[in-house]
Amino acid sequence: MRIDVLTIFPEWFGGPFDVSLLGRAAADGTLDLRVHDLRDWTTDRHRSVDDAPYGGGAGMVMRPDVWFAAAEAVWNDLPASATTGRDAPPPGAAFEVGGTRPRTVLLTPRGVPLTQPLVRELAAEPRLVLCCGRYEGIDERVHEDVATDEVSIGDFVLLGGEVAAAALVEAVVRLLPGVVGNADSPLDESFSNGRLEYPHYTRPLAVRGREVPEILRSGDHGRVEEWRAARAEELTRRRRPDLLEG
Ligand code: 6GU
Repeated sequence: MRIDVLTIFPEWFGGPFDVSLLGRAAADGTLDLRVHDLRDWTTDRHRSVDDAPYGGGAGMVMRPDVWFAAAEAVWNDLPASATTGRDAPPPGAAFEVGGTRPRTVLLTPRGVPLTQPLVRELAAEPRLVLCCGRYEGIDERVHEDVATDEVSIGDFVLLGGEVAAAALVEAVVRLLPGVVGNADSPLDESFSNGRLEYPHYTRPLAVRGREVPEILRSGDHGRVEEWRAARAEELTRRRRPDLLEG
């Protein structure tokens, strides 16, 4: 799968993406991750990506022209120079070759919640483009004409979309064929069956006076399954009663 990330902090996607399973997915070609500096599509001396809001108010707003140029170049696999300045496409709707734009996800606290079903849907795409916003917000025309999806990773506010994009990439890549922790993992069922996961234990049998529950050592698979289902139910009722309503 190819994933393009548009951000004003491309360095952010260095370290954590070169190590671990993500790094291995990149090395064996499962993941083709391309991180782009949004400022490559600025045309002024200061490489500015933001401006004051129409209508007034505090904070700055990310400029739509820079986002349009960046998205159009990435969609069409063109160099930055092709979609800025004199060579930019004519006025009108955002363009893409063949009329098919890759799934283009804007990470924003205004988005729909990122859930395992949405992750599965995104993992089935051949390409994703992830747009990371900063500052107080992004010009509404980017929300409307660049993004195909707007996604949030929870009910809290981050400084920008980078952390959310990283979470999305990790959730999607672990579902790709050949990456450990694939779609058949029991961890996935944690959310497919609407329950949080039951507790796990391994050796040693006792640690700091705390023993593994007797049932798990009984060899009675029926009782083990019952016990796990009951613990999962109990945990879910206590922490995530919203999951049980569905
Ligand atoms: Cl996607 N972006 C920002 N800035 N804050 C968030 C978020 C995204 N999801 C939760 N909080």
